[in-house]
Order: sequence, then structure tokens, then C-alpha cells
Amino acid sequence: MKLDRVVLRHLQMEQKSPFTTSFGTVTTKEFILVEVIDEDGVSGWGESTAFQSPWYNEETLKTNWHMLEDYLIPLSIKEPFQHPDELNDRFGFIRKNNMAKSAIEGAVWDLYAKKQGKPLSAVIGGKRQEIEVGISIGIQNSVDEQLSVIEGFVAEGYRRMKVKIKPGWDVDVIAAIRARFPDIQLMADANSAYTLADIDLLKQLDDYNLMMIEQPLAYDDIIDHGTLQKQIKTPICLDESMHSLEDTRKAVELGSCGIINVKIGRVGGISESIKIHDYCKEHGIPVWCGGMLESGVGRAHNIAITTLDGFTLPGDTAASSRYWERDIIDPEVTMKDGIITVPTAPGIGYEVNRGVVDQYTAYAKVYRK
Ligand code: OSB
Ligand code: MG
Repeated sequence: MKLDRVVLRHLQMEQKSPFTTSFGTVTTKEFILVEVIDEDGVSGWGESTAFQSPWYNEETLKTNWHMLEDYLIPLSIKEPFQHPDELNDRFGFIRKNNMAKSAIEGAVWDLYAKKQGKPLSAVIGGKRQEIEVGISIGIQNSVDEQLSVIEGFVAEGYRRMKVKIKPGWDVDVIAAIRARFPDIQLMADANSAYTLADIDLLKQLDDYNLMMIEQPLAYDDIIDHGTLQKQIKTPICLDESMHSLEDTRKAVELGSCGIINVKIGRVGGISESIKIHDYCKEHGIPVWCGGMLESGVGRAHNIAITTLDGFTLPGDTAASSRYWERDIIDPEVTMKDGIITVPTAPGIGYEVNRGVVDQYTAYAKVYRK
């Protein structure tokens, strides 16, 4: 593969509804859409999952633009390559900046699959034609509101409800949800809002048959999570503190979690996600695909990775209509009875709608050799 040029676009997409977690609220999604174009004029698409400000991790839209412009694009354009893994080797000397790396690596994976005329899912070894999905629900203004939002998503067919918790919005809310919905697959995501001082409170959550509790402790911790896991029955799932296969190995060896949330951007791309998947499968650790409120392009990558057989739990990959009035892909991602049908067209399997992309583009720049 030989890249002729790369286009970066800064997109601004108004969300249908605000999304609130323990660290704040997002109402407009701002992100970088990456397009790589090869010498034959074929385009591959990727999306950065960095937000506008560094509340989820240390990366931002601007730090990603800088890394892409000054390092990752020049390294990708300078010489041809045979396989996307070679790009990761080229990027290897750059520490972290995983979401920036993943954005262009994902675009190259799409291009790589398109050149072979195969869907990305098949190219990475995915076998599933359908994936089971759940939904992640932000913190609401009242318990009644939380219950009615859940009721709506249960009726829509989502297979698993994930609710956000934070100090002051935890045990009572979970108890109320369980009382109303005794049988749903339910889990809680704390986005690092607690410490080991909260251990008694976290133990109380064991009474509600949660599938897991996601990242209860610090965003950069794997040690305290191990201490906590030994004292609670609910499996811990790590999100924020997993950046690589090495982090995963350490967490598993320390007994710090029973489940791993794989986010392609957070771990630096599809190649690293596959390695984490393979390791977890070998060690009996279930994985599932997390979400970062992606547009259709990132969503398509998430669908592709979820076709690997170690992704045994429903992910956070909801339908386009959960997030956007109009997504940037055709067709948009739809969900029926908790199932998304995996696309069979080459690459990410959805067509990027350039007209819609243009409407959301605040700024764009073309990079050549
Ligand atoms: O912790 O998984 C998270 C959204 C933004 C940042 C972090 C997280 C989330 C979600 C939403 O839970 C998942 C989605 O619907 O894309
Ligand atoms: Mg999370």
C-alpha cells in the first residue's frame, strides 16, 4: 500500500442528548476524522476517540492533530507498506498517544481490507455475522428519569444496560433499578470515581447481581483494583487503566479484574486490540468492546472487532440513532432485538457520506508527501 495523501477533518456533531458521567457532560462531539487515500484513489477511514478536553485520558483533539500532523502522517506517507502492523512498528518509538495512532491505523486497516475486497471483520479473523449489543446510559437528573430511560432502552431491545455511578448516585440508584427490573443484564461504570476508602459502599453493590463494575478506582491504577477484587464478588472490568497488551497481562496476573473493556483508540489500534483479545481468550478473561460516543466510522471499527470470538459479552456499540440525528455513514448502524448485523461490504462495510461529513466539518487539511 502506498498513500498519496491524508486528509484530517475536525468534525462537530451535535448529540441527540447530553451524556453525563462521573467526570462531566458532553453535548457536542468534536473529533478528528482521518481519511487516507492511496495511489489508486481508494480511501480508508478512521476516527480519533480523543475528546475536546482531557477528562477521559490525557489526549485531546488538539494533541491528536499535532501528533498526526507532525509525526504519524509523515511516517505513514514516507514509504509504502504491506500490512497495517508495519505502521505500528514505525510508530513504536513514539510513547503513548494511542488515540492518535489508532485514528490513522484504523483508516489504514479499512484501506487494507478494501484493497482485498473483503470486510474488515473477515480480514482480522472475525467469524460472527451478528453481534449482541448493550447500551451505556449517562447519569440522569432523578431516579425516576433513570428508570424510564432504562425502560425505553429495554423496550428497544438492548441486551445489557450499563449505568454510570458516582458518589451520591450509586447504591440507592442500583437498588431502585434492580427492584424495577429484576432480570435485566445490568452493570455499573464508575469512571474512576471511588477509592479504597469506599470499600464498604462498593461491597454493598454485590447484592444486586451486577454483571460487573467498570473502573471503580483510579484511572491509572491496577494495584488497588486487585485489592478491591479480593473483597468484592462482582467482577471488576478495567477500562481507563488498560492501554496495551502489557497492561492487560499485568492486571490479569495481579487478579485486578475478571473482565476487560477493549477500546480500540485507548489501546492504540486494531492490531493491539487483537493481541489483547488473543491473550484474554487464552486466559479465560471475557472481553467486550467499549464505546467513546463514536460517529459511524469509529462505530464500524467497533463492530468489526466485536466479531472476534473472545468478545463474548455485549458491548456499548449502540445504533447510530442513539447518538445522532444523522450519522456520517450509509446505511446508518441499526439495532434490532439487541443485535447488529455485521456489514459484508469491503472495508468498514459502510459508505462514508461526504455531503454529511462536509456539513459537520469545521476545518480540514490535506497532507502530502
Ligand atoms: O467509560 O465507557 C466509558 C463514553 C465516553 C467516555 C467514556 C465512556 C463512555 C461510555 C459511552 O460509556 C459508550 C458509548 O455509548 O459510546
Ligand atoms: Mg468506562
